[in-house]
Amino acid sequence: ETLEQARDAAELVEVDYQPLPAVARVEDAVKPGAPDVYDDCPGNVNFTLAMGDEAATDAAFKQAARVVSLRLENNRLSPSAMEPRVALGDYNRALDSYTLYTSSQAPHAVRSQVAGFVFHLPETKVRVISPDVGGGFGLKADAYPEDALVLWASRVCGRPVRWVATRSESMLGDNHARDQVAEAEMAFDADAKILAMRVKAIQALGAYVVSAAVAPIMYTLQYTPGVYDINTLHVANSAVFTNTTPQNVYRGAGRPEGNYIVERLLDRAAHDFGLAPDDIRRRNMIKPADIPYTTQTGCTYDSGEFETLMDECMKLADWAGYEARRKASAANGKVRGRGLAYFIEHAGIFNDTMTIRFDPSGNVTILAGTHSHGQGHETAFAQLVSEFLGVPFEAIRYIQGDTDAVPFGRGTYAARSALIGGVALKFAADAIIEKGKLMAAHFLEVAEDDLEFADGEYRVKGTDKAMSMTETATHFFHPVGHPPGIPLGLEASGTYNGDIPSYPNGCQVCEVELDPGTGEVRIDRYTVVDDCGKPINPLIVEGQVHGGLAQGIGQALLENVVYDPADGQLLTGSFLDYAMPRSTDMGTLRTAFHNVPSTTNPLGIKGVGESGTIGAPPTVINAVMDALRQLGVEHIDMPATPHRVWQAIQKATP
Ligand code: MCN
Ligand code: SMO
Repeated sequence: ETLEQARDAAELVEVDYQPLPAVARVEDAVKPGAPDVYDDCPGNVNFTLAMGDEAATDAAFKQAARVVSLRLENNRLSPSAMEPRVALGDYNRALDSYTLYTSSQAPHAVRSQVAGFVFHLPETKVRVISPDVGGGFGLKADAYPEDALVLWASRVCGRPVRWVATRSESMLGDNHARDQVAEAEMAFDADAKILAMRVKAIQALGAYVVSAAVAPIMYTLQYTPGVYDINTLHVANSAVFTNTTPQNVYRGAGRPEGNYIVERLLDRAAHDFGLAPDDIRRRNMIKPADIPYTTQTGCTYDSGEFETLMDECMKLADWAGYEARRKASAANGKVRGRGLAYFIEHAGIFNDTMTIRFDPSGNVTILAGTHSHGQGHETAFAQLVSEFLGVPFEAIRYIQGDTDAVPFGRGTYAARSALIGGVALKFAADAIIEKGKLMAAHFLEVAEDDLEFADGEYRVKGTDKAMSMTETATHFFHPVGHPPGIPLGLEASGTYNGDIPSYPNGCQVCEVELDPGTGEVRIDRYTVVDDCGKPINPLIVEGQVHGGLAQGIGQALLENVVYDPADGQLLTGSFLDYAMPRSTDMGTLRTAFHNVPSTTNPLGIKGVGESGTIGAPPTVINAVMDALRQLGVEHIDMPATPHRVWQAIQKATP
């Protein structure tokens, strides 16, 4: 009856474990003699992805005037949604059907996984309901074992069964992210123009391969060139088994890793060449005239004004006034450092479908294939429909996350919803307008060709005769009096095949103040200029950037999953040991937009949901390194905690 009883009962179960040798750290897992996580995968490398031309890259490195090399750790993270996962199973014996209430970013995918792959049932037997679920961030992109278990338990017990994760359970068992070590090199000519890039990375899979585990491995590689004209490269990333929690997508999924590599290399190169960070980037950035530009890793950037955004960001950051602030910090016994980075992101994957449905009162329901778990789709999508159809914003209701209510959908990840869902809605609205024409023409007693649709009404061309969309829609529900061929009710679906992503990008500048006595790094000012194509809702996109920054700053300064390297015991199993950023850790934010519409979709939209998280880690670490170099420190890995920073200073100071 109670959780306590269940805990007591669980404690009576004695499992006779025989501990086997374990390997927790990705680097240890690829060392000769490391324990094999699976007997049939000796050496623990499950697969390696590589892109580029190895021979040409080697040749280019031989011609280099200067080579910069870094070993970069991308720390393991525990995606921390505000609400941990839940699952409630309700088996209906009379109907022999299952209802699962769960916290998922992709309810239809959960239905396929649970019904199809676990129970081998027709999907019609399972209904998945996943409302707005208190944050997702990639963590909730997939079905988890508990989703199937509560359904099974409900069938066995004959009553609904609920499971709610504690924070520690979530940190122990839910998918983690990042956990990569990269050996990265860049070759330059004497003018600091990039000749070639070489990356050999290893990334932890954990003990199991979960569904999207390949995404970070692949996107790391695709985004190693960043926004720079790099004609020769060879980049490889190996997926490695470790005795840890599985690794999957988390805000950015591979794009943070790829961008980190290129932006840290450029920062180091600027220092070695004695160039300003913006100068070395200017020499190598892809210019508007080169766009569309296809990278050696297979991305075709369709739009972007990278140098302009960098200029605007530097201006907003008061780049010119830095020296005075540095002196003021020094007078206070603090070391000020400044970092700049540019990021590019891959937003929007896969197709999706959206339905617009009128009811007899002329009000509208959106049935969304995408899923909002904090991003505010109920606002943004209603705005779009209101704009497309001219119906009042208040007349629009938004429904998502119920496989019995929404025909089909892929849910939300990869900053896909504004682009894929938005364009699908546009197509659905176009179809509604087309269908409605028939009715409007009938009532206005003209031919369909004599009508035009604008500002929410059908107008007879060249006259002031008009009928509103809302009124037209209500006519579709009359029981009698329609000419043959007119359907009952007005609704339409639109599908967008998002095979071509959007490429949000932006520049970030961070100023930190470092206390050499304690190693504490305090972010003082943080400035961002983003390109999201065309914003649907300016307030939401700004909020998305802020939230994204918090998670990127968290990775750079605080968050780190640590396992005991010897036995694989998790050492950071609560928020006492795993530090999340607070608002006071973020400094004063200045965010702005310089939007360059995407040319590959009819709305000009680029995603925004992951942008802040992708740009922040290199920006912050470049700033920390700028401060640390003044103290003789050559390198620091994330997270740059006070302890680590202090140790690095001690080591560098004889
Ligand atoms: N938007 C807009 N104009 C644009 C682009 C986006 O107004 N040009 C709006 C959209 O309408 C949406 C929001 O900004 O309300 C984010 O849109 P988009 O970039 O398309 O991203 P998604 O809605 O697909 O959200 C997914 C993305 C990802 S992948 C992660 S991880 C993440 C993120 O969003 N998880 C989040 N932001 C989050 N924010 C919250 N609060 N909670 C999460 O779990
Ligand atoms: S990690 Mo975001 O849900 O793609």
